[in-house]
Amino acid sequence: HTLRFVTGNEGKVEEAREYLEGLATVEQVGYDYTEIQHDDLAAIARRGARESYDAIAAEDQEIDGVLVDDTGLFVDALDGFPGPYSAYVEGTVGVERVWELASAEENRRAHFRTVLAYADENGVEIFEGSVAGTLVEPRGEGGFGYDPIFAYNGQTLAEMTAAEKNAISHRGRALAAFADWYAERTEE
Ligand code: ITT
Ligand code: NA
Repeated sequence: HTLRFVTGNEGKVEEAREYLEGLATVEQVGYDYTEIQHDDLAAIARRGARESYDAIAAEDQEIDGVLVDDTGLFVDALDGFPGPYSAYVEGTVGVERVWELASAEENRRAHFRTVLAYADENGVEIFEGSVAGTLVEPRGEGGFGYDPIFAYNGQTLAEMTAAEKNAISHRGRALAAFADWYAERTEE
């Protein structure tokens, strides 16, 4: 089975490949779906997956389904900022500045949330995962995005391998839910 993962983010693809090895081959697709402005990650992912599937299936009738991932970092003391705006904030002020904002707060708790949307001819299915942790001064060379400032059990996500990160992360948990569903569905 080949899954089309519609994303411009290679870090996401690497983690999906690591997790889904043996279940499906993951192919990165660069289709640029409309990212609607919404405070709900699931709404963004659902719309993106449906739009991508319609566009890609129109070109290639052989395709099975497409996967879209929308993720956000939610900082407790900042009322959930940057949340659904995490990509915009990373691209403008950057990860270090988010850490500076958080470091001025006593409460450093935050969580990541991932919504995976899988779209095929039958519609869209949603799978979610989250992880709670603490924001710290940037550490580590692995991962991507906000990983260097997010610590879980004393280690930042950037200090973990992709497999270690998948075992505890927002995306790993969403991929686990997806993999269960997908394995059952492809058994038939
Ligand atoms: P696509 O939309 O093309 O998939 P993106 O990087 O724009 O890629 P999002 O819209 O989901 O992805 O943006 C989420 C932001 O959070 C973005 O700045 C990512 O770098 C970051 N991010 C996503 N997953 C992450 C993870 O597992 N660890 C750290 N940062 C992450
Ligand atoms: Na994005």
